[in-house]
Amino acid sequence: MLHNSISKPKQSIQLNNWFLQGKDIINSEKRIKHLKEVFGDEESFKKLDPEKVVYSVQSYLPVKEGTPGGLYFGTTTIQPGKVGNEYFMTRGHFHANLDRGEYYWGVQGEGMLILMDKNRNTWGEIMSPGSLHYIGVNIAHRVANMGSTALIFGACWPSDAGHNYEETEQKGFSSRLVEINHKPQLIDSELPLWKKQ
Ligand code: M6P
Ligand code: ZN
Repeated sequence: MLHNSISKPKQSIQLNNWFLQGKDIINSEKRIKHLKEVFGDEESFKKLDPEKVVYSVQSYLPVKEGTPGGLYFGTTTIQPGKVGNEYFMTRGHFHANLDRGEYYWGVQGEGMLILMDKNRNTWGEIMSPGSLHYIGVNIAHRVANMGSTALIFGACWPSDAGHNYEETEQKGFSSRLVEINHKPQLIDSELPLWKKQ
C-alpha cells in the first residue's frame, strides 16, 4: 500500500442478507448429489432431485490457506427442506488444525448450530437473527435449517484452521437433528427409531 494513500474497500456486505460482493469473493454450492454421506435416511434421500441446492457458501479468503494469523470470512445460506425427518444442513467439520476456533452468527431464519466434541458428545445452540456463537477448539460444527425460509449465517475463522471432514463424514455426528411431532429434537444417530417417526 502506498504511504498516506486512501482508498475504497474492494469488498462489501449487503447488510440485510450479508451477501458478499466485490473482488475475490468465492461462491460455491452444495447440491443433494454432493451430500450422499450426510443424511441418515437413504430412501428419502434417493427420492430427492440430485440437482436441488441445499446450501451455498460465499467466502472471502484474502490470504493463502494455512497462513498463520490471517482470518477468513463467509456467508452461508441453507435452503429450507428435509431429507425424511432430518433438516437440510451443512456437511459439518472439525478444523484440520484442531486448536482453532470460529465465530458463527445468525443473520436470517431459524436454525440450529450442532456441535460435537472429541468424545462425541453432541449438543445444539439455537440460531436466530443476531445470535452469536463462539465455536471453541476441538469441536465439530454444522448448521441445520429448522425453518420454512432460507437460513443465513455469517462465519469468521482462522486462515490456518483448515477443514477436516473425515470423522464427520465417516462416522457422522453422534446425534441427528430431526423433526418429531413438529418439534426439532436431537436424537442419537445409532437409533433407527427416528427414521420411522
Ligand atoms: C461456514 C464456514 C466455512 C464452511 C461453511 C460450510 O461458512 O465454517 O468454513 O465451509 O460454513 O460448512 P461445511 O464446510 O461444513 O459444509
Ligand atoms: Zn469451521
